[in-house]
Amino acid sequence: MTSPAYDDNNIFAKILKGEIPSYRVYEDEHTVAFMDVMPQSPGHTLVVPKAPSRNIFDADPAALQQAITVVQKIAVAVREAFDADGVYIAQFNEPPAGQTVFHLHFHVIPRIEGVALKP
Ligand code: DGP
Repeated sequence: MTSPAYDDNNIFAKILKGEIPSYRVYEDEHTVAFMDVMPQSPGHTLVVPKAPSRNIFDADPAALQQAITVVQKIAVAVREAFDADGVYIAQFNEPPAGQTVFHLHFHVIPRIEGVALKP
């Protein structure tokens, strides 16, 4: 089983190139983080490696390591900023698993006790 090739017309590639606006909350040499436009809870943030990869299957291990370090930073930051009781981390690969934007990304989603996620 192989995945389709990376296509740089995806929306996150355009955000990374600055062609589409985003609310960026973090950026370093390898990774950016910006707010999700369809948040499942207040503070829902996306962590996106700059390196072009479709998802986990074609990701560069070094880019993954850099990204997960940023995921941790963002999880700590959103827990504090949104007074969250927990933080849900999600990452989807290919459409049957729920992926809709085909540039590797991690969801960092603050959770409040007793408050359901938006669908
Ligand atoms: P998924 O591929 O299912 O892991 O999720 C893609 C996420 O990207 C989804 O939560 C909505 C978000 N999203 C889609 N288009 C845009 C956009 O133009 N800007 C931002 N900031 N987020 C987007």
